Amino acid sequence: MTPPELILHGYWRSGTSYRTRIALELKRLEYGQVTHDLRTGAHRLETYRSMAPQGLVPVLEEGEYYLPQSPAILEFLEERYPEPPLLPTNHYERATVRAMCAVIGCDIHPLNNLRVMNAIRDDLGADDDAVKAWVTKWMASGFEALEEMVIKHGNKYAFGNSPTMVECYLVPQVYSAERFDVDMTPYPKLMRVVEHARNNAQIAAAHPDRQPDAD
Ligand SMILES: N[C@@H](CCC(=O)N[C@@H](CS)C(=O)NCC(=O)O)C(=O)O
Repeated sequence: MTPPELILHGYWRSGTSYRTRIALELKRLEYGQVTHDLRTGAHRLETYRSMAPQGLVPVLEEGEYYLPQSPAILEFLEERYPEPPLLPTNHYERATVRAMCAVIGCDIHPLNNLRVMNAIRDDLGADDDAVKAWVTKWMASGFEALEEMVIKHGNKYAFGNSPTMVECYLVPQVYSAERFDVDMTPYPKLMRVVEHARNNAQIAAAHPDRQPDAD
């Protein structure tokens, strides 16, 4: 039986939507996209919240099934569409890839997303410089750890010689760092694998500028 069509509810510039697109592209899956403009608050509308109670993008729709949270979406795609794999077969290696993903998914991105930046601006009175310092602090601390992990486990890609889930997290996080003018020169090995990943045709196809809803 043909599986139902996959639809990604996201936003071109959202890092977590970009993350999910990379996985979909690397797995050569066909998918449609529905955009929810974060700038106009479309993700906070009741209609969107019925799919994603937190009002955050992305959501993956498959038939009657709606799945929020990009880490869960990536794991779902890996189980449902195992080829090509984005996790190694060895248990230790799988766990290491997940640990590298978590540096970004748990310890960088959640501190820097739109609602957190709005809260430190609106609730704590931070100005633009303070917001930039906040963003830079958490990105730098995560990238420092990742640089070491890439030195230990990386080769052409962040882990080994083929793309894994780490690319799904890392490429969008570096895109975001560059938008915030974060200095990436202290992470040469990390940037080398990112440059290599950016030249991968599937990863390139997931770039925000290449999406139908891009400005
Ligand atoms: N842990 C969630 C985080 C999702 C998330 O923070 N999405 C951002 C865009 S990258 C968002 O919807 N932000 C809207 C807001 O903060 O108001 C995931 O990985 O899916």
